[in-house]
Amino acid sequence: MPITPKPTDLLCLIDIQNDFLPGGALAVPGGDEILVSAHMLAMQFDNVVLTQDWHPIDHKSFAAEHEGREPFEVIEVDYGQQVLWPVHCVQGTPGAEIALGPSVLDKAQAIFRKGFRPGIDSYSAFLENDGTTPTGLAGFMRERGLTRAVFAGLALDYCVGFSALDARKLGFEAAVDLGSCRGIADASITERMAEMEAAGVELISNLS
Ligand code: VGL
Ligand code: ZN
Repeated sequence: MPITPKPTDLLCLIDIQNDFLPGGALAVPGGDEILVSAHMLAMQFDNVVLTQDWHPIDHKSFAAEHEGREPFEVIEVDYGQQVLWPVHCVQGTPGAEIALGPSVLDKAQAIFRKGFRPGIDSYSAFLENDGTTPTGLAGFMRERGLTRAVFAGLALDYCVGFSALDARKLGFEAAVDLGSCRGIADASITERMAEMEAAGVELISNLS
């Protein structure tokens, strides 16, 4: 079902950064296909924020930090399972730059950076992967009287999906514009879509 943007909506454009686009360090297949619709979405909403994956060079989510491990292997850490990623979105590098034009960057009311604590990964725009460390986005929404978060961006099965799930956990309405998202892997996309559906996330296919 299409939805109509409301003044109490917040559009959250998730991790639209060079490293997640084709040619990037952690390229999401078809990631570049969402750029036009992300720009169109940003023009339709009164309130827009961006997130930016923002890792130190020695971040513990990088396979390179774990002797003998390869990217995409899964290990156990104190907060649960952790996928080991290629080195990506390192603070201050071109790969970490937001791949959106000035029309969106100028409109954005805030940029929430995440994943900057060396020992903990952060997929969700609200909470890091320990499930308790906040980014400040929930407070931003509450203080501003924003009741629904609408998500688009990369990657559907990780940062977009976990953001939408946390939005529901924190008491917000949540919607994902699927046409403006791409995911990393089929299995995790299927898993996250089922979780989102069960959590009452509105899955929209043609908002823009
Ligand atoms: C992401 C894996 C690692 C994402 C970020 O933005 O979905 N995925 N870091
Ligand atoms: Zn990351």
